[in-house]
Amino acid sequence: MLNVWAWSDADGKPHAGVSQGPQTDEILDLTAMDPAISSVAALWTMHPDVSALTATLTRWLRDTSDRVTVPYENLVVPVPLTECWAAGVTYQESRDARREETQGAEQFYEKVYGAERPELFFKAPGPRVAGPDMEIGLRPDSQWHVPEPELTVVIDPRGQLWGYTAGNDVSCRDIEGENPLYLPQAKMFHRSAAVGPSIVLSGTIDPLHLEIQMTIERHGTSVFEGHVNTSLLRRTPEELLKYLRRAWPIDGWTALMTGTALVPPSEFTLTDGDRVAITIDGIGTLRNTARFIDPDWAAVSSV
Ligand code: DO4
Ligand code: MG
Repeated sequence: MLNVWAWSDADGKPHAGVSQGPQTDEILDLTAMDPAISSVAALWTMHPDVSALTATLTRWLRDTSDRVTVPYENLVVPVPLTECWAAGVTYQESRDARREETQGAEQFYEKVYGAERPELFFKAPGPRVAGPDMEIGLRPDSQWHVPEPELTVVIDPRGQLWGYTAGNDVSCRDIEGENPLYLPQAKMFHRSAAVGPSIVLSGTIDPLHLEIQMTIERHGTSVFEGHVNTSLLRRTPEELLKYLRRAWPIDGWTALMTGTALVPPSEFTLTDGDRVAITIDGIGTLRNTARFIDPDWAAVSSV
């Protein structure tokens, strides 16, 4: 398993690193080793083929014992995303939850779960996606927010499946439940997506046998804990990417969330200050705090 990371040091200087596993205290600082590797994107430009890059990084890790500890709060979104997309109703659990919340549109969820064509939707332009330790948004006009922990495919600027990270597809169940045509409002709002903390390079992990865990804490107390395995995913990452690329040329780093199977009980809603932690085997833990969106925040901040 090879994990790539991006962070800012105490002076705000960007760094890229690599490790064998999700521990933040065993990272080889590639920028310190070679200043030309100023970011993960720069690393990709120098080594665009993922198999050749895997061989090179494995050799570098073998040949030097230099390792650094990166504070979690210094981590950033590993690659500069142009866009974030998501897939829906790819697990039975998700289909059942939508059937329950919707008023009169049950057959749409039933049909899309079994259909050849997956449900894909635009989630966010890259600069609105939160990284590790950043705030995720809550809509002021929704009373029913949930985090959705999702294995997330990272696609390189050539459209190739480059790796996997963890994602949070924050969603408003009351808005999507009222009418499926409201889905864009239930899914797209400031910081409704988060990704990180590392990217595991494709070919160094089996994406279809990964445990996904989620915990939610409120005032220091756990209010939700659950786990699921990606072996229950009804689609493959390649299949989802194939549909996305059919009529959408990829021209920058792109994230594609693969859908959720962890649905908190119906009476649960996220609220301001809740801390969400999503852990995926091999990738690490994506931690974010929920915050109601106000116009000032959305207007001034970008990732
Ligand atoms: O159609 C609703 C979206 C479902 C979704 O986001 C998921 O299954 O993860
Ligand atoms: Mg989702």
